[in-house]
Amino acid sequence: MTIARDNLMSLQSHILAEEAKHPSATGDFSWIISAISLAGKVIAHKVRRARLEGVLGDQGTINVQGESQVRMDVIANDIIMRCLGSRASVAVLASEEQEEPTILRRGREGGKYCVLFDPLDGSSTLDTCGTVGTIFSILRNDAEVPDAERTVCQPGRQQIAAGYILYGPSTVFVITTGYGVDLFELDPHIGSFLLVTSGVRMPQRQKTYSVNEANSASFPAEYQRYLKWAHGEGYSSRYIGSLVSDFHRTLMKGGVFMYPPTQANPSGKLRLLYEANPIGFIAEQAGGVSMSGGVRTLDIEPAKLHQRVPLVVGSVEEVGHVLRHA
Ligand code: P6P
Repeated sequence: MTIARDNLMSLQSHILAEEAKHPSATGDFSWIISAISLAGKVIAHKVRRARLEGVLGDQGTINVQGESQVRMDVIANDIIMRCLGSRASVAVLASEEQEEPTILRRGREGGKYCVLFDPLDGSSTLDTCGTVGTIFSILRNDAEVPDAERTVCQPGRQQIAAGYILYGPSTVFVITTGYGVDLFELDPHIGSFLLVTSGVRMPQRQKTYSVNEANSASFPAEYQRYLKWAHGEGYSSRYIGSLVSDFHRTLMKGGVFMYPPTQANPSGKLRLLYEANPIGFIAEQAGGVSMSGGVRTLDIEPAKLHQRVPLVVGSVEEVGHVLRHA
């Protein structure tokens, strides 16, 4: 891990430098990252002003997940659609907030990539000033596949990039393109994401687990055996209730985050394509592990866009402790 202090490297210049390493690159991919970066800056501004602009609280609608939408979910979704929709290299957009994928360009019209996203993960914590985030996953578009949902239902190992933007005390942009994990921070004075850490590595061990223990009575037995063991080993418990926040702590400090199957969500609550897969890709690229139902998250063959999976993600040794209680 290198802490970038002397060089002033923006996300834009970093992506262009990475692109220059691939002679066949056309710049299409860089345009997508640029659009996500723009959306992140706009959403960060909106999140900070949400209370002043009176856009906190419920939208009064239920999304495809059966969850009540908060107004900022819809605002963030619209911002991302407007930023990405104008980029010629995007074929299909798929959002947690929309039942069907949005087809922008298909077949010969171009559009090399599909972008999947959770526009504002953890948004229910916004009205208590919690940290929230945008999670994204980028896949290649298969122009020959006629059905948009089938196009985006690719296993996580096929992601060409993934990341998240965390809207907290500062706005942090974490991304991997398959060559390690890089962390940028928004300098609001110049409106640019600046490289802070190149090659983020997740600590191999940390005696911290992150799970909603209120559901533990309905966890499968192996999770209950693990928790009993961890209590005896003096582990700490940390749980914010926002995947992107709980995972970012795990990435930076180590530990393990899990959302097991529960009575309310027998297949787990988190969505495979735009939550578990991008988080799992980041975890693996930082030297961690991501498992779902005993198999590697990124190897799961998706059947549906909004498919849910259980998730155990974090430090190699900490995920190992969970798995050996199976
Ligand atoms: P629970 C937020 O609604 C979310 O989708 C994830 O960000 C978070 O990890 C999870 O749900 C929290 O769920 O059941 O513990 O409130």
